[in-house]
Amino acid sequence: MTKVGLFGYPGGGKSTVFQALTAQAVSPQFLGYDLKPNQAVVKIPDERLDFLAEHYATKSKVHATLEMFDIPGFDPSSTEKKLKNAVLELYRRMDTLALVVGLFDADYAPEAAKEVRSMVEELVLLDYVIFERAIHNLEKTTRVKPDKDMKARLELCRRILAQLEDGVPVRSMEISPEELKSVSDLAPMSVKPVIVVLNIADSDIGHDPADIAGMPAAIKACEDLGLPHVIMSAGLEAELSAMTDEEAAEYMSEFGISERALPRFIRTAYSTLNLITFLTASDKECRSWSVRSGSNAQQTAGVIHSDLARGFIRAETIAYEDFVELGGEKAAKAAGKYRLEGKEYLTQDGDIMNIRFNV
Ligand SMILES: Nc1nc2c(ncn2[C@@H]2O[C@H](COP(=O)(O)OP(=O)(O)O)[C@@H](O)[C@H]2O)c(=O)[nH]1
Ligand SMILES: [Mg+2]
Repeated sequence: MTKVGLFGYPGGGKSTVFQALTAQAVSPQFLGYDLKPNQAVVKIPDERLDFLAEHYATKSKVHATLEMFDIPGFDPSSTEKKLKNAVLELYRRMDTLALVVGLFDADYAPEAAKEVRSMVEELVLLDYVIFERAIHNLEKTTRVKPDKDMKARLELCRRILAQLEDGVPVRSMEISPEELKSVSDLAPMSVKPVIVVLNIADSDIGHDPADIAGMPAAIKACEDLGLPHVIMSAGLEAELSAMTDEEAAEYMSEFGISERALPRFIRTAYSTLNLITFLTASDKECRSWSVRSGSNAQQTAGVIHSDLARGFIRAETIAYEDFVELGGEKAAKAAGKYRLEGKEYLTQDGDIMNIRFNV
C-alpha cells in the first residue's frame, strides 16, 4: 500500500490535516509536540466506483486505499539528535512526503515560504551527508584495490554530490533510471516526491490566494522548487470529517466549499506518484485499484493477484466513459466498446477490467 507521510515543522497542522484526511481522531496529547506517529488507512473516494456499485447493485464495494502517517514535527535547526533520527527513520519508510505548512496564524504566515525552502534544503542536505560518506569509503576501497565497477560508482556518487551541493534534490537530477537504481542502497531521501499542503484559516476560505497573508510567497517557493501544492483549511476539514454527510454538505455550502480536501489531495498525490485507477465490477464486488501509470495489462492483473499475471490470457476492457455513456456492459459490447486486450496493452485511468486467466 502506498505510504504518505505528513511532515513539517511542529505546529504547522500535521495532526489536524491527518484528522481532516483520515477522519480518525487524534488524541489531544498528540496535538502539538507529539512523539509518536499516528497512522490510518484511507479509503480513496471515487465517483466512478460509486456509480458502478450502484449500477451493479453490488454486494460489496471496495475502495483502493493508501496509508497515511502523521509524523512528529521536526525542526531542522533542532539539536535533539534522537528525535531527529527517529523522524528521519519514518521519512525513509514513506513513498511520498506531504509537507504541511501553517498559514492560519497571521504571525507565522510570513514564515511559510521560508519553511518550504528550508525543509526541502534539509532533505537535500541529509543526502549530501550520505553521499559524502559513501564517496569517502569508495575512495578508500578503490585506493587499496582498483576495481572498474567501484570506480564507476565513485564517479556517479561524485556527480550526484556536485548536484546536491547546488541544492538539486535527487528526484530532479540528470541521471538515468539505471544510475538511480544503482545507488538505491544508499536510500537517498530527496528522491521521494514531495507535496506541499498550505494550511489556511477557515476565515480565508474562498479568498483569492493573492490576498492571503504569506500565500503568494509560499506558492512561489513551491513553484521554484517544482513542488505541487494543495490549499486547505485543515481545522475546518477536520470538523467536516467528524460530521454526517448532510451536516457536512450544509456546512460546506455555508463556507462556499465545493469539494472536500481529501479528493483534491488524492488527485495531487496520484499525479505526483504517477498512479492511475482501474476498476473491476460485478454484482459480487465492485472495486477500485491503483496501478503505476505506464503499466501493461499483465502488470495490472498482478495488482489484483500474482496468479492473474502468471496465467494472464486477455483483459476484457471497457473505458469508464463508454460504460456510462452507453449505459452498461451489454450496450458497450454491442457498440464495439468492449475490447479484448493483450499483455502489452497499456492500462488507462478509468479502465474497467476483467482479467481472463488460466493457472
Ligand atoms: N485556526 C486554525 N488552527 C489550526 C489549523 N490547523 C491546525 N491548527 C491549530 O494549530 C495547532 C497545531 O496543530 P497540530 O495539528 O497539532 O500541528 P502539528 O504539530 O503540525 O501536528 C493546534 O492548536 C491546532 O488546533 C487550522 O486550519 N486553523
Ligand atoms: Mg502533531
